[in-house]
This record gives sequence, C-alpha cells and structure tokens, in this order.
Amino acid sequence: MSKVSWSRWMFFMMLIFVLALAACGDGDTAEEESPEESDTATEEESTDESEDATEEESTEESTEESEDATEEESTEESEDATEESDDEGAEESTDADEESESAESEPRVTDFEPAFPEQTRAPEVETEAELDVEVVVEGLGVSWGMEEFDTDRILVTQRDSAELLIVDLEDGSVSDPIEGTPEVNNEDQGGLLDVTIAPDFDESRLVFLTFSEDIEGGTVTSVGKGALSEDEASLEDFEVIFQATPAYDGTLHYGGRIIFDEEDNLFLTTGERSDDPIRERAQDLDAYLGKVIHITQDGEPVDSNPFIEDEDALDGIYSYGHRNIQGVDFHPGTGDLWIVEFGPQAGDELNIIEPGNNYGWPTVSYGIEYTGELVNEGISEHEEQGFVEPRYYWDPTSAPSGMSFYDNDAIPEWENDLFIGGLAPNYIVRVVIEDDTIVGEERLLTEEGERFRDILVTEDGALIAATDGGLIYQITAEGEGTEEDDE
Ligand SMILES: [Ca+2]
Repeated sequence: MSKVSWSRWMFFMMLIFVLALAACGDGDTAEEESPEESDTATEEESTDESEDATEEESTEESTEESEDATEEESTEESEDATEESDDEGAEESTDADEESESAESEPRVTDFEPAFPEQTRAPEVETEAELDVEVVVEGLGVSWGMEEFDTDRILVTQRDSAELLIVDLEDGSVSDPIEGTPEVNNEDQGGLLDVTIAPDFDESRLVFLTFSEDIEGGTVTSVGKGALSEDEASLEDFEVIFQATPAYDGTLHYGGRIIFDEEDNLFLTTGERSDDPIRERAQDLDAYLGKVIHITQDGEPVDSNPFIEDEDALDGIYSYGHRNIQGVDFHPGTGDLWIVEFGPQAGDELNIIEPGNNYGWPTVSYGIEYTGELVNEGISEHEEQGFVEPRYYWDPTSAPSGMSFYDNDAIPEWENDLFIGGLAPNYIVRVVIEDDTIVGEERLLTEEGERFRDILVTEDGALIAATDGGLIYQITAEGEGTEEDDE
C-alpha cells in the first residue's frame, strides 16, 4: 500500500467515523424532540391559517393560500414523522403500522386517546366497482345546499350571491335565478345556505331555505319557506318561520342544515357563532346556538321536544353542546338522525342525535384550539364528564361539510354508507357503518383539488357532489349513466 492510498484510507475511515457519530446524534435528537416539534408545527399552522384556512373563508384567495400552506406543512410533518418512527424502534413502528391501515395517513394533531378503539382512524376500505365521475355543471359559485325535487333536477343554493337555481343533471342546464328568495348577510360563512322541499311538495310546492339574516343586534340562522311557482321562476309568499336567536355580531358558524323527519317536522342545525365567549352558549338551554332544533313547518316547537316542560329552556331545542353542524341525514337502516360537526383543530365529530342529549362542546373536545392551546382544560373524554361520546372523530381534520347516506342499491357495496364532503383536505369521505360503529373509511376524488360542500344521492342512485369552485359532480357505477352510448 502506497503512502497516498494509505492516507486516503485513513481519510475515509475518519469520514465514516464522523458520519456515524453524526447519525447517532441525529437519532437521539429526533427522539427527544419529536413531541416538541409537532407542537410547534401545530402552533405555526394554526395561528395564521387556522380560522381563515380550514374553515372560515374570509376571502377565497386567503383560503386557498392557507390551505395550500396547511397541506404542504402537514406533508412535511408526516414525512418527518415516518423517518423518526423508522429510527425509533418497536413501540413507534407499531403506531406507524396501525396508521398505515387507516384511510388517514397524516399524523395526529393531538395526544388524546379515543374512548373506544373504533372512534377514530377506521381501517381504509376501497370501492370495488368502477366509477364514472362526470362534471355535469361548472361555473357556479359556492353551492352550499342541494335537493332533488323532480327526477334528475335539483334545486341548488348559491351561498354568496344568495341565488336559488335549478340544475338539470341530464343535460347540465342551469336556470335563471328563482325570484323571491330572501335577503341574506353573505359575509364570511354567511349567505343562502340549505334547501329542502316539503314532503307534500307535489301539492304544496313548498321549498324551505336556511340563510344568515341581519336582525337587530347582529346575525342569526333563519329558516323560511315559499311556494315554487308552476313556471319555476319564483318562490311565492316567502316568509321567515324561525330565527335561531340570540343574534350575534359575527359572521361565522351558522350551522344551517335542514331535513324533514317522518312526521313531516323539520330538524335544523345551528352553530355556536365561533368566538369565545359566545360559543359557551352551546351549553345554555336559553339560546338556540350550537343546537339541533326540532320545529314544525310553521316554525313552532314540536310537542314532543325534550325541554318543553322545562320553563327555563327554549322549547325548540332537541339536543345541545354542538360546535358547527354542517351535515345531517337519517341512517336508512336504523332511522337514527346522524350529524357531522366541524371541530376546532381536529376533533370533527360524527354524532347520533337523541332528544335532550348534551354533546359536550365547548367543555370537552377531541380537538384543540387553532392557536394550539387546549380547549377548556384539554378534556377529551365525553362520557366521563357526563356528555355523549361522538361515534367517530377525525384527527387531523377532515373539514366535514354536507353529508348524505347512500340509500340506494345502484352501487350495492355502498348501500347505507355515509358520504361527507371535505373542504380542506379536499375529498369526499365514505364511511362504512355496522351497528352504529364506524368500521371503514375511504377518501374519494382526492385528485380533483376541489372543496366538496354538499352531497346528495338521487332517486336513481347517483352521488352528486357540489364544490366551492362552482362544479357539480355526478358519480355513478361505470356504464350506469352512459349505457345507451356504450352499447
Ligand atoms: Ca362533542
């Protein structure tokens, strides 16, 4: 061995030694720092983006920007987390394995333990049927609510312009705005919200709308009704039948979904108006904020409501302790009323609604504040504190919006599954339920990059999804929609 090659050999040996030292150091640091790191990341994400980002869309631009930021950061986080857990040995890699089976691949935002194993991160499932995904309409605004009132023809609300439109799913045509709709406050999350039709629509022609309304003292979530004229050009004799008081000087968390029950009464969902301390009113029975409300078609409390005998409580209240309920539907198998409510940072909840129950917000939550601070004192357990446990929660957020059970057999494997629009992350969530337990989760249309605002299942079994970007998607089993063209 020559002198030159000997010194080269020594040099490489030294290099390897130094690198090995550096690697050990990294490993230790990573292990110690990982909790802190994730806290910091959480705080960073939340402070600026939080409210603007995931949920509160003050302006379209800032929303898009901050969502992108959130996505980028969380992708980086998850890569870091994966690397760390590779280095860290047995305990961590078990966690990683568990997570890889779930539809959720991003790391948790919180350290909370679920009350039961199936309460979060259900195993990933995959639709076997080949699907046709078609954009039927484009160029609309934020389409907040939809209702099929005639075969393949749907009423669609435009949140910001407060227009009510008729969309024909067969030819993609869009009507002129229907006259006679209410004045709304369309700042931030406000505007024309949900739409449904009376069970006797064929005779009464009654259309029910929810919207955010300016009244003395601020804004409220309101319900009104009017009759669709025979020529479908106007809503006649529109009148407000219910206002979810008290008014509040804010423009966030209106809730606003409505659905008819089998007795032809309405369930209305509200929000707790977001800010601290007004949000505390979700726990109060003398306020309609953060509630499920049960009213007749004239806006009167339903006789059987749980607090009708309680002199200190509002008679329309059906359940309470909710944050911002953005989706509602009846389970086709059990007949139970399910809702999805938007959590703070993580902690979005799927709940089964029973009369008189308290769902815990803002006393308990599986999420944390957008600032990264704990909610209340950071109590996640609901049942131990006397509240109803959510059937399921998301951590990190699925940013849930409108939802619909698949009450149809056109795609047999979807029967009785629940579909929920995701705003940020942008996808449709499919939830598989057995005996009120979530046993599977799937994310659909993840590549579209659209914020999915509402979901509708047509009589024919098409899954319709409306987006904030002005699109309406129609999803069918392959061949269903275009059978004649194909053969
Ligand atoms: Ca809760």
